[in-house]
Amino acid sequence: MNSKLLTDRRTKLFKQLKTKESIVVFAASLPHYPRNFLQDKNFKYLTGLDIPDAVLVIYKNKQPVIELFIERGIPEMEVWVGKKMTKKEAAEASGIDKISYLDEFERKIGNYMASSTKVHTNTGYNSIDKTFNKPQDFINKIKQYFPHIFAMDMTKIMIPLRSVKTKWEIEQMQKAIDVTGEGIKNIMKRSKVGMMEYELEAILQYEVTRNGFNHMGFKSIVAAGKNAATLHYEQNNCKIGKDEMVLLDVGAACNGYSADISRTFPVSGKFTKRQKEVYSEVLNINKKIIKMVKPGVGMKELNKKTVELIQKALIKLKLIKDKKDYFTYYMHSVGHHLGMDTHDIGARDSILKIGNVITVEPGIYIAEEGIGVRIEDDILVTKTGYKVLSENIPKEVDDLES
Ligand SMILES: [Mn+2]
Repeated sequence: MNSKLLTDRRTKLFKQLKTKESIVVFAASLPHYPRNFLQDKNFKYLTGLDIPDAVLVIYKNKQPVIELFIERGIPEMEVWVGKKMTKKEAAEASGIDKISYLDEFERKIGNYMASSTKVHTNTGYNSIDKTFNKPQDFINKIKQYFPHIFAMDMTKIMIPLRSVKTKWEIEQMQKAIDVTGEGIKNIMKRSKVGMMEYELEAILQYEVTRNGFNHMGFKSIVAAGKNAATLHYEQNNCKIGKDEMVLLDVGAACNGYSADISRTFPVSGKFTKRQKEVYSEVLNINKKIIKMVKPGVGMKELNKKTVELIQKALIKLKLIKDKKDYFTYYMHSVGHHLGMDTHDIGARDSILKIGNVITVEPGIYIAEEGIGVRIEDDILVTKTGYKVLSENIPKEVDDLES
């Protein structure tokens, strides 16, 4: 990634700050086990770096001050954990000139905080049953020394930046979607009655690893038959029965950007009459809602229209008589923002803007018939309307049966 892109992001963020406001962003820490490191998304967005425990400080006074604190390498440890990133490497990769070691953080942060009136940090969304995270410990300490400081979570200030994707970001998302699509097509080709759900998951994982992506955007859902009626089914450990459909809800991540695709297909290659009826209704709704996407349309409008269409479909399928009973068979919203987080920042009641990427994912779930259908595409909002980034992944009845 070009450090110029990172500098642009920080400049945009800086413009939103008032004088004497600061931002302190903590990188994630290394987990003890398993050792797959996932960087904090805001830290990654603003620095591009995948190093643990670093801290980014942005302080607005007359001149912008941006300082990055990184771990100091310990020569005796190198044989175990490898070399730490040097100041020079961190500066080159991030485009940040002022780099210090973490052991200087406590001394230096006092200066920034003493003259700040407000500080934004990446505390994230918290609940009372969670232990304090690093940013919260930081806030608690800062408040003891500088009680005048108003502290808040930085999500709000990041929404205007992260929810509007740049060309580079859209390219990363397209790559994630394309590789996910290859995996889905291979699954459709190779799946047979009697296989285990995790065997299908492995086909996708192979495609993802083979392309050099080191993780998925989220845990894959591979749900056969009645399992598809459990929205967050993640066990993926059942045998696929005759005449069952398989619901896949999957997404690889490319440079930290996630795809989020759902497809439902008959494992035998042929829908039963009932499956085809249900599937066709969901497909129809998926297409109608996608056509509504354009700048100025609210996520709320998409949801409202989806519910209307679902109600009609459920009556036609003889599942309900009264419109208001639709909730038994459709219980989620039709989409969300997509980006570094699978459910990306950007409110569920937001008005669409050029550069937003959202999902459109209607579904019908009939537990008593062992049928669950969801069809989810990833949509870029463009000047004239929309572009379906996942258009090459088959969803037509004929394509799925061939
Ligand atoms: Mn989704």
